[in-house]
Amino acid sequence: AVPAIAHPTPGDSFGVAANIVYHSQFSSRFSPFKFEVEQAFYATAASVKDALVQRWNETYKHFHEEDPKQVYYLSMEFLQGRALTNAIGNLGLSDAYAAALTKLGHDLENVREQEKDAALGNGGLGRLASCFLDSMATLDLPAWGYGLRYKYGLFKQIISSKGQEEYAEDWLEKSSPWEIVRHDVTYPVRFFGEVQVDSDGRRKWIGGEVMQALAYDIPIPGYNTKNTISLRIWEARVPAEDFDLYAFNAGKHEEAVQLQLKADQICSVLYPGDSTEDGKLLRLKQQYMLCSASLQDIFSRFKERRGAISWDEFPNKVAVQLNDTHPTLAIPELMRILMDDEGLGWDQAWNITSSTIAYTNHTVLPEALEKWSQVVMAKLLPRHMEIIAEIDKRFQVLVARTRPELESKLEALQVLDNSNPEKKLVRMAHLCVVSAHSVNGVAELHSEILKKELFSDFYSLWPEKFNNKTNGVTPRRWLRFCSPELSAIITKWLRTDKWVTNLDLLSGLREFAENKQLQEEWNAAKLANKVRFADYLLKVVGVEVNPQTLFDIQIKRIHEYKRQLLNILSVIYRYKTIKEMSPEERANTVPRTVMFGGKAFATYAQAKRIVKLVTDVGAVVNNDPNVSPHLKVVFIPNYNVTVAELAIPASELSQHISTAGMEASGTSNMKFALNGSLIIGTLDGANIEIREEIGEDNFFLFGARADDVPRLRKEREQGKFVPDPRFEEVKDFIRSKAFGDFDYEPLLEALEGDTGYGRGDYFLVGQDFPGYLDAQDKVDETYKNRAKWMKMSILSTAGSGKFSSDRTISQYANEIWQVGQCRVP
Ligand code: 26M
Repeated sequence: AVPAIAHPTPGDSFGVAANIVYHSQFSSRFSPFKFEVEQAFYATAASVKDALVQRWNETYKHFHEEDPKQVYYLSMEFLQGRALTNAIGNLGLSDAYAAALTKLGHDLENVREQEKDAALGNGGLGRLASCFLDSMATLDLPAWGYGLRYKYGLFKQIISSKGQEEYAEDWLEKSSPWEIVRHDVTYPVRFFGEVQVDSDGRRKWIGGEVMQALAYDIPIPGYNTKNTISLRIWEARVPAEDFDLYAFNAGKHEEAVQLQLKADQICSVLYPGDSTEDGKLLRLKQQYMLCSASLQDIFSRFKERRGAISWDEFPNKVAVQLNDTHPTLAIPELMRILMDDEGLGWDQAWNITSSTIAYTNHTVLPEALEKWSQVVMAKLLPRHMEIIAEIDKRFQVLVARTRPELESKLEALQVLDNSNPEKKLVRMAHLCVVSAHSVNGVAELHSEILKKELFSDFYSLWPEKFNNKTNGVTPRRWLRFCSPELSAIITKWLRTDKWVTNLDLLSGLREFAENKQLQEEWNAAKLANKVRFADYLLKVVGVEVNPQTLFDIQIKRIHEYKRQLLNILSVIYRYKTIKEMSPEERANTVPRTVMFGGKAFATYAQAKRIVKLVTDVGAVVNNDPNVSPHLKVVFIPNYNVTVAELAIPASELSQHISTAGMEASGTSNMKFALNGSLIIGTLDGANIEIREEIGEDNFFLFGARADDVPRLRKEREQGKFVPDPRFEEVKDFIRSKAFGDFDYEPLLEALEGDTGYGRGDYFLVGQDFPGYLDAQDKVDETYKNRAKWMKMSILSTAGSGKFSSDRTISQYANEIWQVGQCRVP
């Protein structure tokens, strides 16, 4: 056997330094004789990757030998952010690497800043997938993540005088130091073509375009364990033998490279705009590439381990979780492989598919529920369209046979939506609910809404499928590593650092919540985090904020339902109020810095207007010498995982103020509470459970309840709503051009009756405005009492144990996947 290679150990900073120097010479992507901070980062990452690869190899060797049931998490999005701090932290090598870099004339703080933020996702759904990988590795689960290797991740946001502008972000510009290309792991992926029927009746999909999917692995280390799992992302390629050399040599250069261009497009960008037919087709190709390549990989692993294959064993070895409907094609693809390639009959294939696949829903917003044109689907994936139609047909038969009373609703329940003959559609969520053995929502309220509203009739058919898995976040990235100061205090008071993998232990802080000493230490750590964030804002954004003010933060995608508009309207009201005060009165207010961050979809005009309004209000307020010592408004540009890691630990108040019933869960609310930031929020998504855990006295609650929303909307429509005069005053103030002459009318109009732009204040901003102002007054009053605020802050952290993604993943593993631990000795 080849002897194992020794790698850096915690006590050995000399060994680590030597390893970094080695990589600066032999793994370098740069000219020799330079060892500036950028080279130092790549050499450090290469050194860390060595250790990860070794653990990765051991892990999968162990999985191979033990042959447990494995879980595959399919997701079109992973919002990984940076990896260095997390990797050395999980390996227990943070101090060793810091000391080694010092020996080499560098500083770990600066070196880690060199890393690009890998943003292969849009928001909460993608970040959840990344937190889940961290927990699956830490919990020693035999697991894989599968995704796509987009060349351009989420766009870079730049704020100009016009508002938000988008630029391509090339995270692979200087290549990623973490990925390992697997030239031995490639699969063919077919598009278009036709279905051929054999003499024995077996159907076969042939012809069309065949691309190749090539695997790249990103190692995902667990915390305090050798287990290191893989995020496997696919890249579309054209195999050399398909390159038309004859055409090229005949001078038809462009023709010869056509297929290559088509392959490049597939993995070019995350979620390309799907307003055009081409955009839609590309998105569907992406989805199928993920499903086809991942399933082939899963099959090859299954076959490799089983000498004699009993297909019925498949669900005992494989669990597939679909992160939303984006990988739904895994369902007809699994059916196709089992029937057409392996020769199983429908019923056997159906039982296997259904027992293998589970589906997570992440939204009830109708415009976000995926529907694909049957025509497009039949063209790109003819055999899959046949299978989907057969699933639909059998579903109709089942309902007619077992639930005749549902027949009047059948059309609305079917997988195929044929209501408009010009535009026949496939409802992807219905395909998932009909086919999967498990359907889960992501917070208690959301899961109830799935059962009672969105999927109520399916629930009556299959109550046993429906379950809740309240989201969670990884306490490693979102507390241990992003706030080492607060972490040290927690460890000191709990007399253990076991909370990092057993977050329920945080409840042990409750007994010290009123302890003066702890409160002082807590306050000092929060202040240090505020100073650090203020430095960032000055250096990167060029705005000066005072760390002695209340840091009030709302960071999330910009969306009408998340109601950044409600926030900024109340800021405008605050501005007016302070402006009208006497100097004595002003001196008595609580000075605040209100910060916003988030990206608007490039084509979402209302969201972009909200961004513009925030920046315009900031320009006026921050330059008003009478007001700016008491109120500042900052738009943090290009919000991403890295910015979140700085902002959340610095936050004292965070806003989670969606219209009740619309935010499936939210996950930043959990990160803020974990970091001792108080929440002002509605009874929506996971807010409800957070409030339950940390205690209602420690939560600034306001707003309509989900149950009341439909009635309130109706009353609004009937003209029964009487707006608060302060609401009218704020809108008039914007109309007076107080914040410039940008056309805000579409935003304001949407808050009125039923107009061209709005849906008659569909998001109930006017309805919730007075309650929100009252809650904000309560915030100010509470902040004046420092001891009380500190106590509430400590209790927020103490009550956050439930929101570890370790808890969430344990529940998935036990209740959906039936997958157990498989720890590398
Ligand atoms: C985008 C633009 C215009 C209209 C709708 C959308 C849109 C909204 C939601 C697209 C997709 C959506 O759902 C997917 C999603 O990201 N859901 C989020 O998933 C998180 C993880 O479970 C939850 O915490 C968030 O509440 C949920 O919104």
